[in-house]
Amino acid sequence: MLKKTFEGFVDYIQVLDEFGTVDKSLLPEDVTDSMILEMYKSMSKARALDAKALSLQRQGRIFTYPPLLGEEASQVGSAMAFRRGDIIVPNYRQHAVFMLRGLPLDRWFVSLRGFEDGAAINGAKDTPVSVPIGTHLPHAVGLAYAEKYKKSGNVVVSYIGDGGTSEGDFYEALNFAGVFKVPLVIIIVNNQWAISVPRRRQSAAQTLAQKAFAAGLKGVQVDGNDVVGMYKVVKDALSAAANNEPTVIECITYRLSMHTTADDPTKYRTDGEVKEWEAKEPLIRVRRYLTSRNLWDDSKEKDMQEEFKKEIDEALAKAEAFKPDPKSIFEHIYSFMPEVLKEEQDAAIAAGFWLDTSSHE
Ligand SMILES: Cc1ncc(C[n+]2csc(CCOP(=O)(O)OP(=O)(O)O)c2C)c(N)n1
Ligand SMILES: [Mg+2]
Repeated sequence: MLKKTFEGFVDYIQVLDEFGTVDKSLLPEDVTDSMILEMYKSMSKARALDAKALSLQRQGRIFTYPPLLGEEASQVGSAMAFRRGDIIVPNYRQHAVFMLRGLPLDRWFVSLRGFEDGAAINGAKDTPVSVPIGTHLPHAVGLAYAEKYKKSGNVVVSYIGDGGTSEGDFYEALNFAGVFKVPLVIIIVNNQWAISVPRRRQSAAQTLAQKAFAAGLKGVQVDGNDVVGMYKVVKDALSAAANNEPTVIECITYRLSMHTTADDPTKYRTDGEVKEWEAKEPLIRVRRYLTSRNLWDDSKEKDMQEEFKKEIDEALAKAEAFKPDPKSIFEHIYSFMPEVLKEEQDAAIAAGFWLDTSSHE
């Protein structure tokens, strides 16, 4: 006997193509022109912030920075679909997600300056930046299990890179999500590179979305440079997750900048490849669409950029004036402070250890 026991397929979804044309058959009902305008403004703001952060790092005013250039749509499109109670478990590149979740800009700069005080978003249970690749996914799936247990209706959404999908933690999280049917959405940001490792060397799987199938989850691909497509796919996945059907979304995008400010991509990729992806970047197509609808022009663009500059400069001044409370290095580890840590904190205060900063310079 010979029979097929499994056959899978991965849908690829694009709503707004690179020429600014909308596929009306896929356009979600709630996506109006004014919402697309909002998406454009948010993506533009994220890009302005990104450029500022890069220049601050070069001046030594913030630490190592992972730019989001080229990935604005995957972040803004997904974040606009989230509901307040959903829990976001990011890695290290989701700056625009933080912004849309309500992190004030000055707090964001505080976090880039190395202070945890800038990590918390009021009213959201989202977790902070996570740099170890993949280790946040078991946390995400555990949080999702807890939300299911509490019958909260909230969904957990986590982001991981193409490189991260090769980690054991990734497969373990998917496996748990499938067996326990938790309200989880995993967004694979396939930006074609894991530092210097290209997508083709990362995995022989034809798509990264199909990795979901082995764990019994749904897997779907979306044009990650299409903000409307991202919104649609994430919104659909959130509805499914709320019914305890987890989804893995692979968004196809491109990291146009360096991996982090510690990286030099000219060492491992060609200008030609970057140019090809620049033509497909997320903002141009939305501007084309909005211009064709008479909703955008050069003067509006100029005004918007000037507003961003003012807002960013004010936030930065506030962040640079921020003085951390050194006691805070003892906080944020436990929900209540264990006695032994309290003793250490008291001893440190008594010794005035932070009053003498000369030894730390
Ligand atoms: C467990 C672990 N291994 C290695 C690293 C070093 N490292 C930092 S980012 C990165 C590449 C990640 O690539 P990808 O998952 O594609 O995400 P991207 O940065 O492209 O968004 C690596 C290997 C790390 N942070 N954690
Ligand atoms: Mg990557």
